[in-house]
Amino acid sequence: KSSDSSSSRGALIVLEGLDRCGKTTQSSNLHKYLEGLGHSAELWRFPDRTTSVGQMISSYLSNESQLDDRAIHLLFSANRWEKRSLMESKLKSGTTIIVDRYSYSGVAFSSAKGLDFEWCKAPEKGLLAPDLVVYLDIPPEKATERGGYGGERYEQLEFQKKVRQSYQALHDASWKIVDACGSVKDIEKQLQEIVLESIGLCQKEKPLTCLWS
Ligand code: DGP
Ligand code: NA
Ligand code: NA
Repeated sequence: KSSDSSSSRGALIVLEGLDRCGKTTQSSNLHKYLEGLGHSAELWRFPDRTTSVGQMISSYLSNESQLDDRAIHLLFSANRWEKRSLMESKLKSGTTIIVDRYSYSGVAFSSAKGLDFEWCKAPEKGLLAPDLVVYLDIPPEKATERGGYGGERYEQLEFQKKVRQSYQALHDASWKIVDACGSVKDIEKQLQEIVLESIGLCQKEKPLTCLWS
């Protein structure tokens, strides 16, 4: 289906949610599904720990370094900015990008620390706006029961409760909320349906826009 789409752009699909909501598994399955259908698709994630900014973020998250709350906020944002032009060219050349976390994580996690909501949004303005945001909704208590929890700085129940409240303040009617407590297969099916619809709209020349104007 994508081989004839050289004139239409790809979709920017963002998955958001608390730590251990299943985003990483689902975004990877979704990527395989789209490629299986013959779409040109890539799987990205933020933070992108492979860049030098990303390495600073990674060392902060694993508690190997300490940083001021505003300084780390701006590094997360810079990590998205350093990938912006590549993201735009990929989308324009017809590749759909599935992103595991984006600016919404930036605002939700930093404002959960008590930073001002609008201050948190400001450095994200001008990044590309997603065509679709899917929120995998899981109660924070449920997430803590999942494997590997607690390994990184933010993976603490009380903090994740605040992050969930921040996401609730941030989301709008365009977000698709998917119950992350269902079976992997069930969630996968719902995602496939939502995402194919979004890709279809982009192929009808829906314009690419920016956050948060
Ligand atoms: P992940 O690699 O998806 O597990 O994300 C690492 C952690 O960093 C996770 O707890 C969510 C958090 N995070 C992701 N993006 C941002 C951001 O832009 N700002 C802040 N403060 N935290 C973020
Ligand atoms: Na995590
Ligand atoms: Na993750």
